[in-house]
Amino acid sequence: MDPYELVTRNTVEVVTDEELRALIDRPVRRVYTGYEPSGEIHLGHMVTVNKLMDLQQAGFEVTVLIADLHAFLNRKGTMEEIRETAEYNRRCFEGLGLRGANYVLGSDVQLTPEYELAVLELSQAITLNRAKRSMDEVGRQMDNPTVSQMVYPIMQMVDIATLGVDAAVGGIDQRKIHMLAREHLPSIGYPAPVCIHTPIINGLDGKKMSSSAGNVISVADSEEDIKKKMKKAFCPPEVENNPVLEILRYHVFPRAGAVAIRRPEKFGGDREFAAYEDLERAYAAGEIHPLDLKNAAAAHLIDILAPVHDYVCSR
Ligand code: TYR
Repeated sequence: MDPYELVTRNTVEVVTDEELRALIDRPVRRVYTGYEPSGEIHLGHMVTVNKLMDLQQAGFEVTVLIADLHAFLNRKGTMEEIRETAEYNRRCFEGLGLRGANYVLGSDVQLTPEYELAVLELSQAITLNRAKRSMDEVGRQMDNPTVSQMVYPIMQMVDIATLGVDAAVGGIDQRKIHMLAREHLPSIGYPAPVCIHTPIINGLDGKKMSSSAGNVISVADSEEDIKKKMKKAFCPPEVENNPVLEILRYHVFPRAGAVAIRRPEKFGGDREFAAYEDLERAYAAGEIHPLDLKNAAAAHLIDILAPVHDYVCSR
């Protein structure tokens, strides 16, 4: 696939398209995503993991920042708890196929005098109001934000300069932080990064995804768990807000390339789809039963996650 197609597929936005095209033409191109360490690496994280794999294939050098200090600033636990999760997450990402990436633990690069000075310099230029709004979709309990949560976006901006990347990948929830970075990094002598935003996909019940709500599939789930969860998944006859179609679109097609719907002859027989759009069209036209769609998604997810499960559990 053409590098531009590969980089932009399944994204909601690229800022800016022109800059991305120019970047793709450069001999060396570097991109990163940061993740707060999380007890479960699930389908939500995997949307950006898949995007990083696309970028790797398009010739980008990929850095994965395991943002332990950010999780701390966002009140996700003690530093000790967070560090433990960080190590586990790294194995999950590798298991998912992100090998050969440069893994960086945030606190390893964020506690230098240069880094701190850059944070302080930017903090002088950014209003509390902007900092707070940038955290709307990222911060925990933003009805009662702490000072640490105002430091958070500024550090995220300095990460881009410190890691020396040309582009940042994130869910669309990172948009406001990225826009701040584009606006302000040039004032500390760093060029505005290209920003590549992926969609935020819904949980299996069609509602906001959250580990605590139990509406996610994670890399720790067994084959049985996946089957059980997929059976219960919300799968309306239409295309909008359909988590099963989202799984096929963002997780199955990019990895499997094609999807087969297996059915007994009396239910129409097997059908093979080479592109997500074709499958979506057939489903919207009522040619595929939700149960068959779920079964196909489940079988593929099991294939995708089984090696990760083994990799993560075998160490
Ligand atoms: N803000 C990201 C999240 O919501 C985590 C992150 C932290 C990303 C630091 C990049 C970064 O430099 O999970």
